[in-house]
Amino acid sequence: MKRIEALNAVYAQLENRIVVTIMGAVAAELQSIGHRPNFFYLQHAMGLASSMGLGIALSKRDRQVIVFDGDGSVLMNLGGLTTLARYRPRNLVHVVFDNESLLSVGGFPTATATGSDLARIAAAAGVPRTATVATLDAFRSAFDDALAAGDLTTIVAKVEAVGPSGYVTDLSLLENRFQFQRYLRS
Ligand SMILES: Cc1ncc(C[n+]2csc(CCOP(=O)(O)OP(=O)(O)O)c2C)c(N)n1
Repeated sequence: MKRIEALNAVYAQLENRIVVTIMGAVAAELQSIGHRPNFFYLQHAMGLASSMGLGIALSKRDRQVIVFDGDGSVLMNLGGLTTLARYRPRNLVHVVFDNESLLSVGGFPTATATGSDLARIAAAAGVPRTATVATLDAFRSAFDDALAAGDLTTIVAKVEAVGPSGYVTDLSLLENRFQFQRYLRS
């Protein structure tokens, strides 16, 4: 499965939900499908997309928050999983696109390439619902199940280590920040 295919498969379900992505390939790919004011692309801060999603989910209990993360980013801040589990926001779905590499900076292999299992790490941290999926159909149904379950879920989606042709988009960081802030307040 390619990450862009997975993003396309759930794109329609992002419309009325709050979306936070980590930087790099996933942000550029989601923007290439179509930016929306409810999407925030957290630049540079590897491992902190789920923490930002957690803060939003706790302060907006009536909204569902989707976080799109990367394996390298999650590995850089594994404590983020324990904090997610501790506060257990039932309105947060955490998707980790696991391409077993730091694709956005050249494709160096991460620890998931040598056997580390992020879904099991999330479960051991206390995340109540976890799944690993490797096909588009399995991803679609894990995503649907997570939205319907109404509980904190981490979905590790194994994807090919391929990304967009470029990472620079025409949406500036500050524009994204203020637009997203206005969206959250409206
Ligand atoms: C704290 C920190 N260290 C290093 C970087 C440089 N960096 C940007 S993207 C990236 C790789 C991200 O890997 P992953 O989360 O697996 O996503 P992928 O690029 O594979 O889609 C790195 C190391 C950064 N942005 N922040």
